[in-house]
Amino acid sequence: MTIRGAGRIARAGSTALGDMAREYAGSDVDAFISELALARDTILASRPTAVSLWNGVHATLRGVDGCRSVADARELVVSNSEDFVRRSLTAVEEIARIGAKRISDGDTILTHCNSSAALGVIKEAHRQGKDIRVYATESRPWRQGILTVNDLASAGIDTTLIIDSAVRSVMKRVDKVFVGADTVTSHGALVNKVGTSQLALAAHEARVQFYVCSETYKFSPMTLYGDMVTIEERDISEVVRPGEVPDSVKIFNPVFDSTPARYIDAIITELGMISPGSVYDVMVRQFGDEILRG
Ligand code: RI2
Repeated sequence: MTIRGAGRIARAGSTALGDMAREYAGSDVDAFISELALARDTILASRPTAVSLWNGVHATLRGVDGCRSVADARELVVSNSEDFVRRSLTAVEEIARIGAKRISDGDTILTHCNSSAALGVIKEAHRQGKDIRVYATESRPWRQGILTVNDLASAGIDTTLIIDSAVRSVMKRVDKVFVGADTVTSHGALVNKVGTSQLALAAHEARVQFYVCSETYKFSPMTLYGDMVTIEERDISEVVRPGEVPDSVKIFNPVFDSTPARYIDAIITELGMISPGSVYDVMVRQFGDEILRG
């Protein structure tokens, strides 16, 4: 939890492998490749839900198995890592440019948790001179909403913090919802911070547009083959203090939830705005046959 946000997590995983390659002092290429594989598995185990990490790590190690010397492998991993990080940062900027066009002067926006992609869109609309107001959820238990309201307020945006259970009652004042993504499945469902699906339901009920801001490396190739997205569960200490409830009370602390495609108006990617039904086509274009088969 030191590094938060699916994009930042992916860039951190990729950068770690790049740094490891840069600093590797051995001369046996097979040993180097084995150590990289071990590092890959350790990094992936750290956050099971965000596929951005999986895609970032695999993009960084792509082609390394074919390298015949440590120097070649090092050069490839370092360059793959730099390329991934650059593409990731550019994607956030592109999403901001595209998404900001969907925000009109006078709009009231609702966002959830702390997504750099969604905040990029909102801040770009404000930078363009649009008069907007933003409601941001607290996002228990880690309260990443505090990061969000600090970011928005320092950009000079009219910002209101609400508790998560106020979402439905606030929705009647909202014009558009913008959220980020941890993973988007092949059938266009969104896996994002727990509570996102409640925003989507309330938005649907109130006929408020619901936009997902997602770089395409948050699209999950594994879901194409029927794999479920693992929803990370975290420690009960995030929810209750020691002794606050009897030991007989079970605590369930899922960190993410899934929003079905039918509640999503559009997914804003660096390639443009797409419908949830287009995710498969974009995946094929982005990842190609090789990774989709793998
Ligand atoms: P960006 C965060 O979760 C939130 O769920 C957010 O919507 C999502 O990542 C995407 O964030 P976590 O991975 O990549 O920090 O847009 O637990 O910053």
